[in-house]
Amino acid sequence: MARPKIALIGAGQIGGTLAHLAALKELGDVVLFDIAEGVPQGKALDIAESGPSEKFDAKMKGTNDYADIAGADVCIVTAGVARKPGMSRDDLLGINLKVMKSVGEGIKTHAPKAFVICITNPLDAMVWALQKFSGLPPHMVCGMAGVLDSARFRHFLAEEFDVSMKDVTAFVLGGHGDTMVPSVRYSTVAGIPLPDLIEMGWTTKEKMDAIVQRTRDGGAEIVGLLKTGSAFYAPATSAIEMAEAFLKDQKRVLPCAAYCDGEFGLKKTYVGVPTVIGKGGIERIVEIKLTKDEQAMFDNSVAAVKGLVDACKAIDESLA
Ligand code: A3D
Repeated sequence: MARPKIALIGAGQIGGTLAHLAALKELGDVVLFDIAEGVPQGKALDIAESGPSEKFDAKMKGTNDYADIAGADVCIVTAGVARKPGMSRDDLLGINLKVMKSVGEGIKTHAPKAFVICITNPLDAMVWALQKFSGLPPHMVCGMAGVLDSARFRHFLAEEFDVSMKDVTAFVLGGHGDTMVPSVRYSTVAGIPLPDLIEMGWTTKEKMDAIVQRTRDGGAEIVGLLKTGSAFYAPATSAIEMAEAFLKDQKRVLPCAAYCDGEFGLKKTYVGVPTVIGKGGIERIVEIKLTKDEQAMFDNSVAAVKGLVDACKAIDESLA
């Protein structure tokens, strides 16, 4: 049986880490694509040369030609630019929108059956654009953000309670940005919800509020420390978790930017919601009941995403 084929569009910090993780986990053969000549080829060769020590046989190929992603089962998209000093959000939106157009067309032509995971920012708007330009079914195109945001939340909670990260579950809803909604009520330690842990005296509401805010600011905290780029280890790990759920039909329940049409009262909108990922892509959206407060925060987040998508539509029309 042929090994699955994993195409990584963008061979920067996250792309290279994705290739390394996919190889270590033997998820399939990897094609690293980038417009920068030599970078994907160099990274692919470097990772392939770690195979004898790590004992993996996955094939690594670096390329500047979309034809090489032909028939990919999974495409993970990190192509684009990150915000630099002096650049407005709209500047970034315009540049990355054009990148999503070329990536979407490349996927449409060469890998139309793939499960596509977008990581490029601004996430919720870029996944919308990628689905539009690729024309792939919405349940096969999603965005990675919730797995990362909830992993950050889980890490902070495990530190606060001094328990294993394995026993902490956490829930994050909404868009990937300042308006994301980390849910205290649905986050647990071994099934015990956080509000119960506050009552049990394990922590305080003030400490939980601070952790929620740190989760919202999780990306900025890393940017502030690195100074020359944004997070890449945990973002890559999160996307690999989603790719593995698809390739192994694991039916994982993972939060991600998914296409809602009816769910949560939304119409044709990409936003962060809990989903089930299996061989059918986004197989189900888990429509949890929100409290009044949570609904208000979620609505605020959806409005922020809608603003970005509307800006994309305006830029796209002006370019047409
Ligand atoms: P970086 O190391 O700059 O890699 C981006 C790569 O994209 C570079 O190698 C570029 O050459 C390449 N590229 C640019 N234009 C194209 C194109 N048209 N076609 C193919 N490749 C192209 O960035 P990174 O890997 O650190 O981050 C990638 C993206 O992920 C950025 O947009 C980040 O903002 C975003 N990001 C998202 C999260 C989320 O949680 C959603 C977290 C961290 C980073």
